[in-house]
Amino acid sequence: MPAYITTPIYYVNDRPHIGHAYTTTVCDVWARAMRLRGEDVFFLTGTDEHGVKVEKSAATKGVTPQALADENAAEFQRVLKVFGLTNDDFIRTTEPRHEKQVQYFVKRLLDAGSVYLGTFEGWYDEGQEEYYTETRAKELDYKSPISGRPLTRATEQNYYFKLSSFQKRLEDFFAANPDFVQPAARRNEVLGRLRDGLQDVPVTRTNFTWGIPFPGDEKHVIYVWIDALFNYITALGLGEPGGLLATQRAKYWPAAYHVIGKEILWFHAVIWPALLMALELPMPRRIHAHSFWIADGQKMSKSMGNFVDLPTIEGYFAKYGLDAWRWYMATQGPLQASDSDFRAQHFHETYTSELVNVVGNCPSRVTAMISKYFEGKMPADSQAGGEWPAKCAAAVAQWSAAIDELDLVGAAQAAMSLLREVDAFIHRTEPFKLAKDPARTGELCSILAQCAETVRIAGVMLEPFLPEKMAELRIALGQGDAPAATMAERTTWGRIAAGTQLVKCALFPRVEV
Ligand code: ME8
Repeated sequence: MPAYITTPIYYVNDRPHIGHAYTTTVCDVWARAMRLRGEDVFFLTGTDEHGVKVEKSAATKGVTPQALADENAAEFQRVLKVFGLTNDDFIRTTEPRHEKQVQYFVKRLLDAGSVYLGTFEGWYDEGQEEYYTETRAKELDYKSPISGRPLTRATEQNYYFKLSSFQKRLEDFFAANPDFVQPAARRNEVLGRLRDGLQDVPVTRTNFTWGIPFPGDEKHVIYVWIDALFNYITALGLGEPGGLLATQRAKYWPAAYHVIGKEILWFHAVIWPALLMALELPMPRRIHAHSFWIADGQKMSKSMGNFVDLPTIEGYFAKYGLDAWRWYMATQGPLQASDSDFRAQHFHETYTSELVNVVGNCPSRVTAMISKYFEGKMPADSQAGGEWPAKCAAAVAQWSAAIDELDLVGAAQAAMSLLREVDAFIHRTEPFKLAKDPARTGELCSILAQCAETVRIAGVMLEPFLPEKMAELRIALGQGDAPAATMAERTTWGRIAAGTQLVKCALFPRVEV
């Protein structure tokens, strides 16, 4: 089954920071998990390069917008490599393939009567490039919810999208698809705002030029948000009917899972579906709007200078390793409805209590005992796994169900519980005592073989989170480093043949504070 996962496309007026790294890492874990399961995955990220923000930022720096975009898009791409992220494509909105298709879609909207020329007056948030209704502006005390700066009253002659005419269809769609927006708290916010009633939204601007020209009326440029949202389908070539991309990639639509931050939910949950309805294209499968990383209890902001930036992140890589960073992002991040506080101390504690003490220690104990008592050769298990094959199968099922829901904590938990059970099993059965009694060698063999095999299966489930370390674990368990088999095959009980040479492993060294 085709599966499609997307990050927001990031603005190039800024350098990458923890927020960008976070969303992309979450998507990467999911993409790897789906691939592991044998699904046909397409994972997209990219950069949002037009609009007044980029134009202004470039002017301040004394470079052209394109030069600024080129520089920062290259930086985002470099970061993907450093982080080992496995995106299948990287879309830039200044690429001709994107611009051409956006014009095609906008022209289709115009021809269909969903876009018209009109005059508009409203409350405008300059930083966010977003208009608010009177009700909403009042709620916000006429201040930007993001920057806190006053909203300005703006009048413009523009092309408008008839968002208002989709009110009923959107309401029906939300009613029929209760899981469309996740988490539930975010969905409720959208429904609340939808009840206020929808107003038409501008799709063009004339107050700046750094954008895609409106087809047929080139003094207008296409509003950056409309331009940006289309990336999700231009990357698949849906706007070049019969084109090469379309033939290869069209299968990924509408299997889309859009992962975004909560501040851009309205665009994704309401405007994007309405645009797709107007184009008679099917709806994506889900919009998942996560919350924010904050730092030491405070909102991260450029002006406060407390953004966890790349040099800081690279410091964590150097001290704890890339996998430890991924683990913290995936299991301690703001994936659901609450914000997460990034604290060095908490990072360290999570590393020690989960990665050192469980994911590192359990395989280390098992391989050390097998080394000591059986010269590293996998012992034969006369009990055919005892209760463990069923436990592992249940954990894999739990992992898989969690992955379906983008519940990375749940998926990690499924594997961690198995490892903790192995630890408890060792504690209970005391193989180090059995080893002293030759009459009980058979029992000892079974216990250690069952532990090793369970560790192997938990390791498979942890691969999307900890790809480097789990590759080391595979080698330690004599499983080679390039598994071609599917998840189902790889989580079948008994793949470590008796007699296989295992190696003692130490995956996560203790780190001093
Ligand atoms: O909004 N915590 O781009 P952007 C967690 N170009 N995630 C964070 C974060 C934080 N503190 N700060 C940022 C744009 N993010 C538009 C999107 S999509 C068609 C166009 C992440 O560069 C989060 O995913 O401002 C958020 O939605 C995104 O970065 C915003 O990136």
